Amino acid sequence: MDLVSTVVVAFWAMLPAYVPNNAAVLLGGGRPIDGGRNLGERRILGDGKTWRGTIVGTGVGVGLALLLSEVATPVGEAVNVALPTFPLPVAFGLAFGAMVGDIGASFLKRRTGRDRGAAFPGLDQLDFVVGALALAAAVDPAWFGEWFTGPVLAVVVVVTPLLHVGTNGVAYALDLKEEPW
Ligand code: CTP
Ligand code: MG
Ligand code: K
Repeated sequence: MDLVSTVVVAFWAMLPAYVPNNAAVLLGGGRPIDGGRNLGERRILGDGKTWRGTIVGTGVGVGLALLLSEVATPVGEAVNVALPTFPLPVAFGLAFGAMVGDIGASFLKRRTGRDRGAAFPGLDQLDFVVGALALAAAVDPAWFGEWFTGPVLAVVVVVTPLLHVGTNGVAYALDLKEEPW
């Protein structure tokens, strides 16, 4: 596969993992998952990880994956690249895995003395990628191996932080997010 095709496949395959966090920013809030409880001196997760954000984010990601599956063939023909469809377990794995990765990062941030909203460069940009890929690989190793080849994974690791910084910067500028990371 040439580089452009590799980038297109990487972006397409990761879209169901990219949108959940943004959907949570737009539509989240309400009751925190940790119920306000502490572990030691600090919150288990903090007020930034809510039930609504997690459920709605996962739902939006799964919905997008199913929509992409419907149009993978015509879009793939138009751009002359074979694009993946998303079996339901994979759709769920990518979307929910992204949310779990982000929640895991908040757990680590609280354990390392960082308050809600504090930056943790590197972790902030890749937490959801690790969660999404791990859960997708766990639910359907064959699908994962077919689409997430070495070059596709390399593109994901390089491009995701750039996209993350870009979308969060826009969300901050539009006053949708409290910090630009
Ligand atoms: N959000 C949510 N539920 C989630 C993830 C995010 O409701 N599972 C919403 C919250 O309103 C959160 C916002 O999206 O404040 C931004 O997400 P994020 O930057 O991940 O959270 P922070 O508030 O920065 O908290 P943390 O330091 O724990 O990452
Ligand atoms: Mg944040
Ligand atoms: K985060």
